[in-house]
Amino acid sequence: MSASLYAGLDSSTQGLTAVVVRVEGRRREVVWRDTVSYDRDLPSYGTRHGVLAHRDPRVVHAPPLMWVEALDQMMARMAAGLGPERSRLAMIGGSAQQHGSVYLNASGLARLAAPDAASPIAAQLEPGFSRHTSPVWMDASTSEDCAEIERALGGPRAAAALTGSRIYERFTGPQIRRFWRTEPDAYDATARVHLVSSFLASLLAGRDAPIEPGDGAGMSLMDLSAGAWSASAVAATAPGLATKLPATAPSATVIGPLSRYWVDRYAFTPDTRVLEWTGDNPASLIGTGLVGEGRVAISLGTSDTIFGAMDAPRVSPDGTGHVFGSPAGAFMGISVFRNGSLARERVRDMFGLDWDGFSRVLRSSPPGNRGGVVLPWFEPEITPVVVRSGWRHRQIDTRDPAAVIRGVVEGQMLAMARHSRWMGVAIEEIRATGGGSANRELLHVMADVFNARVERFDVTNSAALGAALRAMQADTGAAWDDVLPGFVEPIVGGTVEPNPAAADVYARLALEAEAFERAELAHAEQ
Ligand code: XUL
Repeated sequence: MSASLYAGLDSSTQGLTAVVVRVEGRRREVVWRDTVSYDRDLPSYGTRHGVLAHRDPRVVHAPPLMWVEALDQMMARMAAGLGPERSRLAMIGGSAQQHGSVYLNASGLARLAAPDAASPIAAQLEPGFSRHTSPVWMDASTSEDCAEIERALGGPRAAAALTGSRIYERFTGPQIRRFWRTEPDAYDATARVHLVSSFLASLLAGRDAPIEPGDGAGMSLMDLSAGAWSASAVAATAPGLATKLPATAPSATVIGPLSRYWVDRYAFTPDTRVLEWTGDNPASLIGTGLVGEGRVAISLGTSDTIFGAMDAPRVSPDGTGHVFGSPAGAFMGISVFRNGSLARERVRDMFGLDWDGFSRVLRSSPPGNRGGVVLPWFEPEITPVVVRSGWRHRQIDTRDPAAVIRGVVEGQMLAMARHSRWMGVAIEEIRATGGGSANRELLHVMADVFNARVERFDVTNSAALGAALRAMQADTGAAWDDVLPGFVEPIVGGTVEPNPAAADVYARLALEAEAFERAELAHAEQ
């Protein structure tokens, strides 16, 4: 049996990661991986942590051209890294940060199709944008637009029943509405609004790619159960939008062969096909092996997320969390926390520590933080919605690194436990992924707060791995249970069991943290 290679790319907030897997019968291995960091490798765009500074902290954009250039760099590196083996590359899949949108004018749409392999794709595409910066998932500037769309759809519950979520600031629909309201001429000049995922897939395939319903569910424009645009949500968002959206297409849709640009420029083979891209969270669902209901994963990344597969779209009654589509069919439930790794980094830096020092402080301080609680809302928070940022604390000596660092980590884990109850999953095992999952001390707090066993997975970028496995599945037509073994395996010796005494402490602290959060939210509304 001859070997096949599958590539998965993940365009995340801070960089573009690729994972290439090789499959030869039962022999399976990750053969190549690499990351292009936006701040480090593409400094001319002036991003910090992959986004652009703005005088209004609620506005968070990134340059779409930077994503194009990162893709070009990555494909050059991949061609060199795989060498002659790239002739075996059967399919490329991908995922991207969710909700972010890319706005092309008519020339941009045409330019997608036929870039000239003799010069870099970014320069050829540059005149094709009707909006030069793209709002991303960290943007919280659209409260007014959310309220208007929600009202038109009959309120938050009706909006959630239709689309899977109430209307959130970072979702693509309200972002499009704000663009139409504030820059109507540029909106009129827009021929196509892509998600980051469908935009990058379009570049690989050299044609206008469809939107995958798992990722499309993060737009507030899709009828979740149908996996297709909702006429009422589209009409409630902006005039003329229906013609500016790409088509939606089921998750395993192969868009076509790799475009001539990549074949001619980097000697990839024209037989390599491109799979529709999805969002990073739906891809992570696959990359952590959650193809059936019952377990959850926690990803500790720029955003912290807790998610799991769902057989039916049970939306949360209080509007917390979202239901997206799953690339394995059915659905996924997810709660997203904006103050993830950057909040941890912030308190680490507050005391001039490195990650070892951060872990030491966690190890040497008592679970429960002597009753101290932190709500780590350094930046506007998504879950629960907090637009005016500022961290809140109770019984914390803010000069004490142990109290502050433990307070933030416990505050994050307690919030994830509290705001995932709506999914209705009895959590006995958590699959930890994302960069932060390499830190064992964080996993101890996670295991104790959830009173559940935590398993670590080898490839910290579960989204890129999930994207590669989606490509393998689409190419071979294999059942998911046959795709995962050999790739999605817990690290031997990486299991963290809960400590019953600490779990008791957290069961009590959870009630206090919940009451503190309720009081702070009520205070913020006054
Ligand atoms: C999901 C979300 C984030 C981004 C991060 O709703 O906003 O997890 O997908 O890339």
